[in-house]
Amino acid sequence: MKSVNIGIIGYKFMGRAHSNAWLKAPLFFDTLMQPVLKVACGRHEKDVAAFAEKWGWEEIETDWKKVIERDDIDIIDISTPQYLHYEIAIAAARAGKHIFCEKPMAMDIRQAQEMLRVCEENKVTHYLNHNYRRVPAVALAKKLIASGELGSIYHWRCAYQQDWITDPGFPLTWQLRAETAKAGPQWDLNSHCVDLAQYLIGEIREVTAMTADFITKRPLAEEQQTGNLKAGASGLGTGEVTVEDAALMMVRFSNGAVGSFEATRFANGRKNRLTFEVYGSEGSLVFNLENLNELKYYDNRGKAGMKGFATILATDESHPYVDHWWPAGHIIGYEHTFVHAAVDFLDAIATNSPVTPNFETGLETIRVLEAGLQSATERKTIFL
Ligand code: SOE
Repeated sequence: MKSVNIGIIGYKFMGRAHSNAWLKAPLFFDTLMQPVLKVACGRHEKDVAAFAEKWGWEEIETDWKKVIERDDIDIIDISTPQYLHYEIAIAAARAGKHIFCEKPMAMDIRQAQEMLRVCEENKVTHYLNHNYRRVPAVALAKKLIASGELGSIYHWRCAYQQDWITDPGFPLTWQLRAETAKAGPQWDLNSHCVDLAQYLIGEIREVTAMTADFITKRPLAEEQQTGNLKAGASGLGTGEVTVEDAALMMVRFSNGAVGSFEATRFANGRKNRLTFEVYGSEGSLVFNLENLNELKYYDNRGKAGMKGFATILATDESHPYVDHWWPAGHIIGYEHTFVHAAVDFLDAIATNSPVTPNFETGLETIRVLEAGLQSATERKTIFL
């Protein structure tokens, strides 16, 4: 089997999730290529060395440009915050490297367009890691909708709720500053939701949005935060929060369906709760990431008096990806979605075919997110 050498840039939350995926992909699936964890890159040498040692990366580097210059690297894994995606992706594509990129794709439409253009020009495979598409229950939802099981779709209803910044003492990390994050939950969380909505329901054509700011000043953060949504204050004073704390959107899809999105980091008690509901003429679906092995299904054609939401446990071999893991009923988790993405990406490179989501679908997601921000600022509906 042909080997492909990976250079990963970034080594915190996503660096760990991706490393695990590269390791597990060929063990549980018959990938068409063997990933080699070649070089890990990060600014802080001691930390990146500890990360590389733990996860089995062969070498380390502190300058990402040097990783891209290497002839022996085939794949650049971009696991950095979004403000670095553009520069790294453009350089990687120009050097002919395939790209596995974390979400949100970019800081604006122009960057996203350019990233897509340069990848296409250089004929490299590009993948954007909206990993929730590869939860088996979500992939099943896609199959059911696409095969017409739900009939015509009327409603999409989605909420992504977290609570990790409700404490006013939580510091001003990069996620809370516009120059590094672009926006708040509209970018970080609604990017997942819009990706899912356009994957499951179709193109969004009209957006009306509203944002809220609850805590506008926070203690400055330590320079080197720990990742995993935890951080310490530096003790050096406070600074302005320059992204929104919550974002709500109403949308219209090109197929006539209408939808809503609610994204917040201020829902106390909700740690990482992504729910969506789909209502169609023949049936309905409900998904909750906190119970990611389950999909609720209502069949409107069922027997009168016997109809109700049934819980499909998406854990048997008929369900997408599941036959590579455990026997039916043996549930899987968050990290498995990254493994599925790594498998599909490696196979796409081997067969020279595209994989989704990618920079093309990512650009469409960014357009909707930007429209949401514009709508909230200008207090008007934006037509795409
Ligand atoms: C932080 O809000 C975050 O880690 C997101 O950036 C991820 O994409 C999501 O999967 C979990 O929450």
